[in-house]
Amino acid sequence: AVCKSYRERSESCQHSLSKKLYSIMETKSTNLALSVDLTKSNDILQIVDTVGPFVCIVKTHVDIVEDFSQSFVNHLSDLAKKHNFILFEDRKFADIGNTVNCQYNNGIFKISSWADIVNVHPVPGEGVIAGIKQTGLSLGRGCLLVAEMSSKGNLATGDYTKAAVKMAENHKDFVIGFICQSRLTDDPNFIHMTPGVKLSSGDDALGQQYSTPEDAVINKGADVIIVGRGIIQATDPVSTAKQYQQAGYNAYLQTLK
Ligand code: UP6
Repeated sequence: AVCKSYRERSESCQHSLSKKLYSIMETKSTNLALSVDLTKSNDILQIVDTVGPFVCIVKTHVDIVEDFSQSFVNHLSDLAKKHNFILFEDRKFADIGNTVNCQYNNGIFKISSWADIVNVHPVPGEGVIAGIKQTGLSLGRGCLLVAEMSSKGNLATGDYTKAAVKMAENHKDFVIGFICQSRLTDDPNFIHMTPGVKLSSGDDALGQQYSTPEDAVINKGADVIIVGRGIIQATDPVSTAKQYQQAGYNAYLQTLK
């Protein structure tokens, strides 16, 4: 059931954002999400403009940007149109519904005004989804649940992960998938996105655990691989992004066999 082409998946999912994402993945032959974890807006825009042709998603941590401005967001949104990718703010909301709704809409970042996708930790219960959904649904946004994590010793395992899948099923109109390390369901409505990916596996000094693009897609069942430092710290980010794109896409093609 999992081994379907992006075209078939785009047809079998309900949410317009999921359909759009799968159609981008098909058109651009990529399942690569760039995690652009840089602190200066010009550095972010520069790398996104050069790597943009090879990715389906650009993922941000907007709260690490030192010179954040509305102009930065405008430029980022222009690049998303220019290169045809989706914007994912990796905010990992984790509070009561009312608070996450305030955090989503307000403050300096006004995340709901520009991010197509955000993610939430299921730890507070369904209210965390309801809080984001209150504003996000009518804007056509989507949300991912952090059902598993890549870091050593994390607590998002077992019954917690199972409960996350149930929560997603209760909010199919808004939850479009998971941040995860394994295939959690065959329901075509849920996209599986896997961080902790590098061309050579291993760990960093702070508990991150890496698997290769092949391992993530073929063994862990990832639809989308999320790569940060593997690309942004490479000597040549553009040619390295192409390598990740090819590795991820070839692994996808193998799952179709
Ligand atoms: N991320 C993980 N693991 C998770 C969830 N999210 O690494 O379970 C995020 C990190 C970072 C990116 O916040 O932005 O994915 C991974 O970056 P890296 O490739 O440089 O390790």
